Amino acid sequence: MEPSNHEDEPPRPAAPRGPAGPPPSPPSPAGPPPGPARPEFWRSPLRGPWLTSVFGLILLVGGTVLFVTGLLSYAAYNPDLAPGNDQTPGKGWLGFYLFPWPTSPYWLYRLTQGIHVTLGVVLIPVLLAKLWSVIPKLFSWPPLRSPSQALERLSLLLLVGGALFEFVTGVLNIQLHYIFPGSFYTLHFYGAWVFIGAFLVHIAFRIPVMARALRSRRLRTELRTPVSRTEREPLDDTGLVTPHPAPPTMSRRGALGLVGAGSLGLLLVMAGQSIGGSLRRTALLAPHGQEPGHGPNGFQINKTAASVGIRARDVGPDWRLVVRGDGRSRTWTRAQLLALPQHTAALPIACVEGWSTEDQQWTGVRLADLAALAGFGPRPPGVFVESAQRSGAFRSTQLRDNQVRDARSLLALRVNGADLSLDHGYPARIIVPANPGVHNTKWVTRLTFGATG
Ligand SMILES: Nc1nc2c(c(=O)[nH]1)N[C@H]1C(S)=C(S)[C@@H](COP(=O)(O)O)O[C@H]1N2
Ligand SMILES: [Mo]
Repeated sequence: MEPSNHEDEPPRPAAPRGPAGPPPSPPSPAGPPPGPARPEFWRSPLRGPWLTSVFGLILLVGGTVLFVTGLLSYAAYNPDLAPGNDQTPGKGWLGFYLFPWPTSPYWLYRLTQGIHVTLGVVLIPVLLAKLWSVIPKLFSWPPLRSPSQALERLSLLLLVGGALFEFVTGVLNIQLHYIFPGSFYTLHFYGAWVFIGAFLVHIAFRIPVMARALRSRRLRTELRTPVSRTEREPLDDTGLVTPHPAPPTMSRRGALGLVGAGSLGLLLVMAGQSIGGSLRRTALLAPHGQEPGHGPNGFQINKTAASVGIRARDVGPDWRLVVRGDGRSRTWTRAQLLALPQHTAALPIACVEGWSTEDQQWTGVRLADLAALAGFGPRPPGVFVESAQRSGAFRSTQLRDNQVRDARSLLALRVNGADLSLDHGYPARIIVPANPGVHNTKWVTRLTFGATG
């Protein structure tokens, strides 16, 4: 196409002349309004591409680990197995990667979920520092310069919003603060996909900038620089470096140290809840208030019997277990179950909230043996487990065939040599290796092999 010829343009109307008087002041250049939109409003000499990139690199690695361990936790719930296991029925292809969650190694969920929750909390100071380091960009002027810049800002909104949403819902959940307008599980799941989409876009655009910025300074040199000698960042086009730096109150070393100390402190008060045992006492941030006491049943309790409405008569002498399968149904008393071959397995409870117990010695009847008594051969199907609890998402669960077949999977009657306590699921509970805590149903009343609930 030919470029348009300016001579062909119609003549412009002459500018209107104002009434006689003082000449109009020259139009001010379209600058930002006073305040945070002005580059000189932000004065920390530490802001610049290097510091932002250091935090960015940590979040790049950490965010990826959080996303992967989060997807693993999702898979561990076996949501594709039965509607009852699935709190995200609308997930569609977002469940493309689901696979049958294994039972070995038996500590798998303890590890992946311990990492997910501990790392998530430990990264909070880094996330805040990263947001602090880029805050001038939030106010950049003009707010919308071009369609592509508008698109980029939208992706940043989703990135920052998604990250904050995931951290806030995650922290509220591990503090057992269920104040969400929906299921935590559903919100955290969809939030993660919004976050990861924006994360990938952000990485694609910023990795070259990050790589260049990281090469601009040597970490080792920065870590040796005392406060007084903090070198200024050269002005550049990233919009992060202030043109009017205030004198430094802290060096880059100080900033990194502060964030590092914050993360380390959080690690120290978090890790104990995932390691369990006596280290749990160091887990100052773990929810407290339902201390499990001492003795064989003296380990962490998630929901007490009273809190989910288990009545004395549900679990008293009239309690029966109904086992159904292949056309048969049989009712068992606890004494009859105790007369069957008893097996012991050393397994932890590992909750989605990141806490776990050390291995406990569970004793009871193998799920595979109960399947055989219900008429199934050496390769039994999965089982639908129901409890005496009348309502709530965790009153029942669907276990997969690989979980039933594992010789360590038990209908436990005893733990650490004593009868189960009421709060740990007396008269009988499920315990399966590598199973998320929530699927180790307590106060079991019915097992239906070969059916999905
Ligand atoms: N019936 C029933 N079983 C349940 C629950 C429940 O609320 N109801 N909570 C589950 C959760 S979330 C966890 S982490 C484990 C905890 O087992 P514990 O309290 O014996 O440590 O029990 C699971 N079994
Ligand atoms: Mo749990």
